[in-house]
Amino acid sequence: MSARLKRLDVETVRDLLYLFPRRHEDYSTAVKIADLTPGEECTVVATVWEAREVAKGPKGGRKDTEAVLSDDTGNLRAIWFGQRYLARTLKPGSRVAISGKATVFKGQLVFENPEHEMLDSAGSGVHTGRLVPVYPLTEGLTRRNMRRLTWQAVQNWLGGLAEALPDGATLVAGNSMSVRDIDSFLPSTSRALRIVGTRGASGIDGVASTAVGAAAVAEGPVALVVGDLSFLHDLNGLWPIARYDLSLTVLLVNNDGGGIFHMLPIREYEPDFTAYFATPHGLDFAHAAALHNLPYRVVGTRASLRTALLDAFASEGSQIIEVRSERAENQRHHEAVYQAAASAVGKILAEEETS
Ligand SMILES: Cc1ncc(C[n+]2csc(CCOP(=O)(O)OP(=O)(O)O)c2C)c(N)n1
Repeated sequence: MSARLKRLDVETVRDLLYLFPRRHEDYSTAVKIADLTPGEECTVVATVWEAREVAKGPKGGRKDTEAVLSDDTGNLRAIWFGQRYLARTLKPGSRVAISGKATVFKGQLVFENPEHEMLDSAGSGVHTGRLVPVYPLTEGLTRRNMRRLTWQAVQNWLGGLAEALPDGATLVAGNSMSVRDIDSFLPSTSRALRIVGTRGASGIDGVASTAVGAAAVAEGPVALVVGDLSFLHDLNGLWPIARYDLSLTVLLVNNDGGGIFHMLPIREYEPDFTAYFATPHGLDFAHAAALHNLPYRVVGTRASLRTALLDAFASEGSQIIEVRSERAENQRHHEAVYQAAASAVGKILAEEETS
C-alpha cells in the first residue's frame, strides 16, 4: 500500500491531508425508493432481498453481482459489473446504503456500479450518505481505499474524542483554538453530549476552574479540551479536584504557546511574533500534574489517544492526557482543510447556479 501511495507523492499523514479530492459527488440526500428521481445522485438505505453472482460478457467470462434491494416503499435492482465477491457480502436481510444515479430499465429502477456500504459494519458513512470525495488514483489503489485512508487522517484526534465520549458526558471547550476546533471539526454523534464553555470578556481566564466547576455538578463524565497557555494561566484552578474528590479528564493540546495567533497575518513578523504573540514557555506539564497529584500521560497516536480516553471515562478520578502539536504546522493543516471545504462548497454553488 505504501509503495502505491508513494506514486501519488503520499508518504505521511500530512501528504494525505494535502491530497485534495478532484471532485465530490453529492450522496448526502437519502431518499425512499418510491421517491427516487432517475438521473439524480442520491443515497438509498435498503434491505438486501437477494444477491447473486451472474455470468455475463463473451462466453460468460465476466462475473457480475446482481441484487434486489427493498425498503418500505418499493424495490430496485443493483448491478456491480465484474464484482462477483459482492454477492457473498450482500447477505439477504442485511442493511446496505447505496449511492449513485438510478436509471430505468424495462420499467424497473436500476443502479449500475453504485457505491455501497454495509450499514452494520464499523466505519459506515464513509462511502455513502454524504458529500463523497473522489481522489486521484494510481494503479492498485481503489476509490474506497483512498477514501478510507483520508477519512482516517481527518478524523484523527477530535474524531477520537467524539468516539470515546459516552452518552451523558460534558465536554468543556477551552477558549482560543479549542472551542473553534470543536465547533468546526468535532464529528456529529447521536450520543447526548453537553458542550459548555465561557465566551466573552474573560478570554482565556478561568478555563480550568470552569471545567472543575462542571465536574462538581455534572452527572456524567466531564472532559476539558484546553490549550497549554490557557491551562497554565489557571493551573491553581485544579486545586478543588483533590479537595472535593472530583472526576475530570483534561485533554491538553500542547503546542508550546498560543496557536491561535498563527491564524493571523502577524505570523509573518518575526522575531517579534514569537516573542510577543506566540509566547512559547517550554514548560513540562508532568510537573503540573505532579503538583496536583494527577495521573499524566502524553499520547502520540490516535490509537493511544483513544485508549487513554476510554480508560479515563471508564474509571473514576481525574487525569491529564497531553497531545503535542506544532503551531505552524497546525496552521497549514487548518488552511488545507478549510480550502478543501471551500472548494467542495464552491463547486456545489457553481453547479446550482448553472442548473
Ligand atoms: C486573560 C487573557 N489573557 C490573554 C488573552 C489573549 N489570548 C487569546 S488566545 C491566547 C492564546 C491561548 O493559547 P492556548 O491556550 O495555548 O491555545 P491555542 O491558541 O494554542 O489553541 C491569548 C494569550 C486572553 N484572551 N485572555
